[in-house]
Amino acid sequence: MWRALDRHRPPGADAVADAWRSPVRGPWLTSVLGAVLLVTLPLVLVTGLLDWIAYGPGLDQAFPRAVGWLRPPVFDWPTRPAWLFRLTQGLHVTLGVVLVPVVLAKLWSVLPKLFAWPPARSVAQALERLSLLLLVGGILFETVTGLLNVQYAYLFGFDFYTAHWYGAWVFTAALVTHGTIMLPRMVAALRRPGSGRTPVERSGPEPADPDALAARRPGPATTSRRGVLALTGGAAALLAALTVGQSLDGPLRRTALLLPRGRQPDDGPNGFPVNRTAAAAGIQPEEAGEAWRLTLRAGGRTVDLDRSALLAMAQHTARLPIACVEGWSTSQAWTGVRLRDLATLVGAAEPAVARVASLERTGLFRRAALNAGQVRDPDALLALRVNGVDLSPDHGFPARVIVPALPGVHCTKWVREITFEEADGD
Ligand SMILES: Nc1nc2c(c(=O)[nH]1)N[C@H]1C(S)=C(S)[C@@H](COP(=O)(O)O)O[C@H]1N2
Ligand SMILES: [Mo]
Repeated sequence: MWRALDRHRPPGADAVADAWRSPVRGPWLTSVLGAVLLVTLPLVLVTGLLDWIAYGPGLDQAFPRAVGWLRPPVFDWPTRPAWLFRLTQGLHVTLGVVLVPVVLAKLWSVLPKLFAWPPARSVAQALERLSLLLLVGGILFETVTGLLNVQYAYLFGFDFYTAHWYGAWVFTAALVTHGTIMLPRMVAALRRPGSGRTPVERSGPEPADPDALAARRPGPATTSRRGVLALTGGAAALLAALTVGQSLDGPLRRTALLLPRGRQPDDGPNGFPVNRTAAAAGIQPEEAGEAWRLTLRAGGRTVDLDRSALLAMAQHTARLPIACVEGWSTSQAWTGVRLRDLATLVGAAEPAVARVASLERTGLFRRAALNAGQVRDPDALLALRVNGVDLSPDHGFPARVIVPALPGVHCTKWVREITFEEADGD
């Protein structure tokens, strides 16, 4: 069958193969780009998985919720170090953006293979090429859905989390397969000395290779291999420069030009990014004003407190980050009542779970659950103030949750009610 494929070359197959003439293409360039991706892509995958765990699958609030047999080992997300989630989500999103040019350059370096005839010469090769299809499709799919999510552009008709999650597994399987098959060839190509140091005029083609990466009929070089790497690295550095500002506090935040929500609204004490404003969340000024009461519940008991009663309790200040899984993060000084003090007040000295509800009635953000470590941490707060002033309406006035290393999405704003559950037998 493979021979038959060879004999029945579609018309023009040779012309197409010869149309790729850059002498820069070859095992060396492909291997350098491959090596960079082999080190960095697993980081994106692992941090993505950690973000899912941080969301709290144990409390049934990680998306997608039901993952069947693909459920990885899950642990209770810790509160220390306080910057843990800031680091994992920041690496996931920033690397995902910054690697785009490297992925494109890698695809460019192997582009002629897409048109190679016959498509495969053996069953093993057919399988290898199928895994390649999943690899390329997987990375493009993950990158595009991830970038659209950061921009809140849900142009696709499916659930982002579900698609991004299963896409990641397809991609992981393909990456492991491809990496295992290609590793020896990559190492061999990288060991061959010198290819990267050649100036343009001497950037001749590499010798013909079994993978047919080098052009069959190379044209004259217009750039060196070093030039291609510099262009790719430069593009990646530019994307990094336009992205990292969203994770930095201070004037450099203004450099985060690519990001829609990483920006700083003003220079005041409440001048740090707002994910969703009070108006957008449908919070009525009356319900968040004088009439507001916090309801605490535990084991059938209820305690209602107004804001002055909360302010009369022991106040604690902690400098903690808000880190949104869509990329941005910021560290601020929050002041309020310890969650564990509120639990004690309602008679749940050893809470195992806290369920927090917002004044917001609809949407994903209206409630969140915290694990035992998150409720009991001495820096876990129901914050009333930030940077020495009352919270602004957009940052969750009258009160919001802030807990070390907790994903931003669970730092519920405009809190209305907290229910503490004690572990059975506690
Ligand atoms: N009630 C409510 N709480 C919320 C949100 C929301 O939309 N509604 N957004 C969440 C998300 S996704 C993030 S990242 C943080 C952002 O907090 P900030 O807007 O004060 O910076 O608040 C979280 N708490
Ligand atoms: Mo968020």
